[in-house]
Amino acid sequence: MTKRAFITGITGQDGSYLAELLLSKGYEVHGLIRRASTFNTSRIDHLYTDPHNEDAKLFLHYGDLRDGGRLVTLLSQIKPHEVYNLAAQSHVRVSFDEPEHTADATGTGTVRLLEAVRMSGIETRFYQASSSELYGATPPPQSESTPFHPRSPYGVAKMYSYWITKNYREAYGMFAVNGVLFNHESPRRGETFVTRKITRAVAAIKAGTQEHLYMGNLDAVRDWGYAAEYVEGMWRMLQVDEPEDFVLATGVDYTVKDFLEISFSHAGLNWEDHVKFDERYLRPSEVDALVGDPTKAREKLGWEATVRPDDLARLMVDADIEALNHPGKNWIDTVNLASWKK
Ligand code: NDP
Ligand code: GDR
Repeated sequence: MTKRAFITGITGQDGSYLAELLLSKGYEVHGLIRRASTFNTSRIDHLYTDPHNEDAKLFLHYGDLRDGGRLVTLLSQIKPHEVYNLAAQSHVRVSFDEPEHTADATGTGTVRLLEAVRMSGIETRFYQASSSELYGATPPPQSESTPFHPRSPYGVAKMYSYWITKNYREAYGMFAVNGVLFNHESPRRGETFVTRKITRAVAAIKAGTQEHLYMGNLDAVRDWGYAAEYVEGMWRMLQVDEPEDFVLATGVDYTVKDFLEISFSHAGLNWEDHVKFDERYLRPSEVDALVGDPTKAREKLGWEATVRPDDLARLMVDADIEALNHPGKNWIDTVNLASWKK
């Protein structure tokens, strides 16, 4: 029997890697995409085939997490075996500018999808993209038993989603789980998150088309893993017998300054010659340090991150230099892990 998966947020970084993974496992993949005046599917274009083809496995459907009726219709029609809720307004700094919108998409959107599962009467397994931002002000190391103290409208919206997912598990016996994922990055990372902002700037500075890079808090500590590995962990959370929540992380801590240093020096540059401070990139309340303890995932899922943050920085710098040098090339399929590991 062909398994069917439904992915919200399929056009995002994680959605594209997850779609790739599930297609490689023989799944039929259905993705929710938002109607926009321009195409927003560049991360999944390489996976798409004409749906009229008999062997088509990827199907895209217009919809929005803010439109509950549409979610009921889609789930009733598709009847997926697995639902992955990856859609969100996912930018922490932006959530301070758009708190209400973030609450709606990143918070209430989750209960709309959970209700759609219930209303459509389907038997399915549900994955919620929870975040290390839940821990916020609670110091590291953070694990499944660490108390939450979110520090942004994004973190608070994700907190609602975390608990409503747990509540549907307890109240209705749904197989609904939270993956509490620490930061994970890749050449497909959105351009305004700190890692990709840095690696794109390194490529542009190296090419001579940019001189300065404006940044906020360089002392923040993060646990950066490689997104392509994290989607495997998401999938594994839905394959176990009992629904449980899991942390996915590398357990390795680097500061933003460290990431700058590694990225610039990999291209033969000195970051201090180029980086300037701009207070607009500070957050009204910052999360100082997130470093995960992935023991439970290792023991119960057999999942482990193998790409360290320094490997990741080099991998992303090379991909951005490659993309700048070959603008027409599909860099999406060029990731070769072995060459970045030192
Ligand atoms: P991205 O920002 O790359 O992708 C977000 C996705 O959500 C996009 O496909 C976007 O569509 C979609 N989306 C946004 N709003 C809506 C809406 N109202 N209705 C439907 N779709 C919507 O995020 P990532 O791939 O990095 O992250 C995936 C999930 O994991 C997110 O929920 C994020 O908060 C969470 N997470 C991410 C971590 C990370 O380090 N990457 C760590 C922990 C959690 P469009 O392309 O149209 O904008
Ligand atoms: P984060 O990621 O807030 O951890 O959320 P981001 O890359 O935006 O910031 C990481 C840290 O870098 C500091 N920083 C800057 N950040 C950005 N974006 N731009 C800058 O110029 C800059 N200068 C310094 C930030 O202050 C912060 O401390 C990500 C998202 O993917 C969330 O969706 C996810 O839930 C969490 O990771 C885990």
